[in-house]
Order: sequence, then C-alpha cells, then structure tokens
Amino acid sequence: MLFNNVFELVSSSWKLLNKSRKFYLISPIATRRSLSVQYGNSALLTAGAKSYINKCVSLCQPDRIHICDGSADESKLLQELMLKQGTITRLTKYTNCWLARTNPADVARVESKTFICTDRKDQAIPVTPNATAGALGNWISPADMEQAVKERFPKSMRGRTMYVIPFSMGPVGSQLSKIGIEVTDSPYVVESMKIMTRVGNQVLEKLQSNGDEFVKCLHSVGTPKDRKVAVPSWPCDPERTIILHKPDSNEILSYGSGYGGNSLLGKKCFALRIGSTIAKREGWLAEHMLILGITNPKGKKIYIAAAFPSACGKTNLAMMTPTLPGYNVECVGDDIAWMKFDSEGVLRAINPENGFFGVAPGTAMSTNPNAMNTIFSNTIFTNVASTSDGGVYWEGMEEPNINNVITTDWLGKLWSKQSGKPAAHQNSRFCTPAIQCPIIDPCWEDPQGVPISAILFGGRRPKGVPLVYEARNWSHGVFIGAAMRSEATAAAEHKGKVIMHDPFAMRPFFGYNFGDYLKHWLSMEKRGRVPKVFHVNWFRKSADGKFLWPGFGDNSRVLDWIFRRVHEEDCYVDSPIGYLPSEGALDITGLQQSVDLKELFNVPNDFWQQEVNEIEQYFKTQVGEFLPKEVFNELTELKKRVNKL
Ligand code: OXD
Ligand code: MN
Repeated sequence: MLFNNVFELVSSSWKLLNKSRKFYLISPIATRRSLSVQYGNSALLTAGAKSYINKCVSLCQPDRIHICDGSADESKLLQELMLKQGTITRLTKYTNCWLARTNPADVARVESKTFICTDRKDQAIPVTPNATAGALGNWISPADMEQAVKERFPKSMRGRTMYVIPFSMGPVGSQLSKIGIEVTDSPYVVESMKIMTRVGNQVLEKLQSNGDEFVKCLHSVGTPKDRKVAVPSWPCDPERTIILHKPDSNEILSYGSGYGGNSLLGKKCFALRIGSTIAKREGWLAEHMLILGITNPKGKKIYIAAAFPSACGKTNLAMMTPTLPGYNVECVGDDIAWMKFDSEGVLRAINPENGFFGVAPGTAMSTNPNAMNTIFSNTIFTNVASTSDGGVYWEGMEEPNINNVITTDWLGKLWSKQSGKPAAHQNSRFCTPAIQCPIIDPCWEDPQGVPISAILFGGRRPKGVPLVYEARNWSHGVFIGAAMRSEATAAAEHKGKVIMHDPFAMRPFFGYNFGDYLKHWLSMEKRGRVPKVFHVNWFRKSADGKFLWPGFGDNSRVLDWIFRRVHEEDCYVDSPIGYLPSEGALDITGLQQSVDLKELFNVPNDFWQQEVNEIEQYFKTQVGEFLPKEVFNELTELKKRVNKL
C-alpha cells in the first residue's frame, strides 16, 4: 500500500487517537502536540474514515481539523473566513453569491500533470511504439507515485485547517451512488463541494451501513518549494501541481491547484477517472455526458445522454429552451452520467453531481436563459469580472448597463471594452446548485435513475461532419464514439483551434486503458437493451466561416428527429457514414433564419476519405493492438463505403 510506505517514511511513530470529539496527535519523539477537531462531530466517523483521516493528518500535519456537516452555519463560517483571507468577495447585487479570483497561473485542468497509477503501464493507457505522450492519459508507476507524494504532501497543511468532506456522488442511498471522503486544506473547495456534491452527516450515516466503502480523496493547495506564495488569497503551487489516481485502492491525491477541475475531487477525478474503473469492475458506465429529458407535443417523454468535449455547449443543450412548438426539455445533469442496466435490461442513468460547474463566458439570456435563471443565488463565481454595483460580467453576457458601472476584470484590474482584453477568463466558471435550475427534471434525484433511450456523441467540427447522423448498430455507435474529434477548448491547458481526437469526450478522463474501455462499451450489448447512438455537430461552417446552423433552441429540431428515430419512425436515408434524416424529415418550420440543408448534410468525398485515414492513423499509433477487432472492422467497413463515394 502506497500510503503505508509514505507514512512509514514520514512519521512512522505518529499516532492519532480519537477521544470523543477531540483528536490527539501524539509523537513520542516530538513534543506533545494536540490537534483539536475545531468543528464537526467526530463521533459519526466510521473506523475506515478515522483511519484515513489519521493517515492524512500524519502526512500533511495540519494545525486543526474540521469535519464538514454540510450546514448553512458552516457555510457562513467559511464564507467569513474566506472574506478575511481575501479569497472571495461578496456579490451584493445577488443573494448569497461570491466571487473568487484565482492565482492567474491556476485557471484550468492540468491534463499533462494528471496521472493514473497502475502496476503495469498498459493497465492505464494503450502502449504502442509511436503513441504520443498524454494522448490517452498519463501513466505513473507506484514507485514514482510514492516519490511524487513524498516530495509534495508531507507537512503540506502546516498552519492550515484540514477539512474532512464526507460526500455522496448521486442521491444518498441510491444503489447507483458512491461515497467519497475528500480531505482538503481549502475552504473554497469545501464550499464548492457542498454545491457540487451531497455533503454532510447523512453521508457518514450511510457509510456505517455500506461496509465503510468510500473513495479516498486527498487534496492540498500546497506551498511552493521556496515558500513564496505568489497570491496569498489563492495559495497554490503551479510548478509542482500533480493529480494522481490509484484505481486499485480507489484513491485520489491532488496537489498544488485550487482550480475546480483539479480540486473538486468528486467531479473529474472520482466521477469519471476512478468512476470509470469502478464501472468497468461492476459492469456499468461512468461517462462525460449530460442527461436531459425531452417531451414531445403528444406528451411522450424520453431521456437522452450526450457526450461532448469540455466547453462544447453541454450545459446549453442540457438546459435548452426548444424553439420547436410543443416540445419541452428538462435537465437531469450537464456533465456526468452514471449508467447501469436494471434488472429489466433498461439502461438507467443518474447524474452523480448536485450542481453545475459551468463555463461562464457565452452564457446569456439569449443562449441559455435557464442557466441565467439558475446562477444568481447561492453561487460561487470564479475568474469572472465584477461590476461596481456588486454584480458580475463576462464576454457574451448581455449587460445593457455595462457602460454605467466600473468593471474590474478577472485579474482585479480596471477594465473597459476598449481595452480589447477579455474581462473574464475564458474558462471562468459558475458553481451553482442544480436544484435552482428552473427546468430541473422531476426525476433528477430518482434513486432508480432515468431510462436512457438515445446516446449522442458530438464535437466542434467546422467542416465535413453533418448536423446529425445515426449509427447503424451498437458496434458502429461505439466506433463513432471512439472516432470523435473536436476543436480544442479552454477548459484545459491546450492552445489554439486544432482539431483534437477526443474519444467519447473522455480523453482527459479515462481511468484505464482506452482499448479495454472500448471492449467494455462493446460488452454492454450483452448486458441489456442498448440505446440508439447518434452523432451531432452544431458547429459546421460555410466556406465564408459562418455557422450553418443556428444551434441553441433550434437544436430541438435535431432532438425531434432523434425522438422519432428512437420510436423507429421511417424518416432516414442511408449514407456511407450512417443514417441521415430523409428529405423533409428535419422539422424546420418556423426557423428564424434560412439554412442551407444541402450543405449542412453534405458528406464530402475528399473530407471523409481524409477523415477515415486520420482515424486509422490515430487508432494505429495511439491504440495499436489494444483496439478491439469489432472497432477495427467498423473502420474497415466505413473505409469501403467512403471509398465508393
Ligand atoms: C468541465 C470540463 O469542467 O469538462 O466540465 O472541463
Ligand atoms: Mn466536463
């Protein structure tokens, strides 16, 4: 066990005893040092939780312990503390809203510093002679992980409070939910986790009855080696940031970053990376997908799960206001889906999260009124601009009064439109409770999950990829997921508009070898009734660089076609890449702008031949022998069809 080794090295003789509501850390070598639980009820802790906390205390040596209860009083306490520390400011224009400005060096997920630790490299990533480093994740050996931990975590919480966050991913008590304990030295993380997950004593109570099973999540914002904290209100250690996952023991260790994707360990680290490994073991799926419910004019409802890479409009689609009359969309989740077949063979999904950690720029009444009507209470904003009337501002937000207020940009500097600089960081975020969404689905917390009828894959594809097409069958659908590509976004450290491969929108989130992941997806067909699979692309552009499709609420027209295909309506034509809407099948009545449907659904010969070659190259170099033959066969068949174009 990695932890044991680390502890042996760090402080083999430290002991933590729990005396009712007090912990005493006793060292026979050092002078006796007492460590009090300054907040929370340690009597509720299970033996497993105590032992984990003990290890974290020994390693990180905090000054105080705070066991989170998830209460409003606790939030008040931590908000006051963060105000004093300068981590947040109050946004007086709204109710219980806060703005955090990070260290400018800590603004996004750090994919290059994110690792999966397994004994063998090929358990974590496909090993091929010409694989590009990091293309499908990064592997770290147990010895190197131990070293990385040893170099960063010992005493990393000295002078700080260690917060213990018991949290549930998914409704507490659902068969589909899982529990985690995040230990962190960041009150910002605590308050964000209280929005994004279910936190509190009810989780500890559940632990008592679930065999004390939880994912161990240790997070420290860290301190640079030279101890010079560049931005005291946002301590972090960007030079040495590292995010480590150990699927074998369900452990996550994250050091050096306070940014959400790296520090709210329930989200990407647990719900996707560790989640996907648990899902593989237990026979279900943990995916980077939104979940929405859509009701047609006849009152029939289906649920759809959709995978798009970060910042491709998942939140917008999940909360869409349909322009197609009579349709109604409701939101179950905007980022992650856990899906499992029930005893009847129906694929059921829960949103394991409790909030939305959405990208702010571009969110506006015109693009996503439901998000705008969600986020102005009980929300933590990060790296957006602030206005002198106590409000927020970001690019794309319609703010008629913006010229009448003084605006301060995400860096804390006075800002004006004339500066030509963005006011908000392009990856600035809102962290807001899901329950506040005006169109939250009535079943969003149903412990059984909602039945999934269709799975959508998509990305930003300016050229060649039609608005929508349907997979011929499940293995073709798995191939489409594997072949997904999209323009890079700002959610991670990538620059520019290169078209990156992002299979299943999971490229940064695989917890195990992508080849094995594909096999697992293929195996789903044997476990229950698999949904229909589609590929969508809202982002195709004309030769003069304009979007061919209006997107947003008009995407309901695409969902309508999908709805009808789910019900086996004969409204499609075959094409080399899959089924397309037949002539007139896409309902464009009342569309506010004219669209060139021919161009939108064109499947250009040269583009697809190139695309197939590119996918083949990618599979060869990055997946190699780990590619399941079924997926290879799908590629061969597509190649044949495309070459006949
Ligand atoms: C996110 C992401 O924050 O995908 O959801 O990066
Ligand atoms: Mn995401």
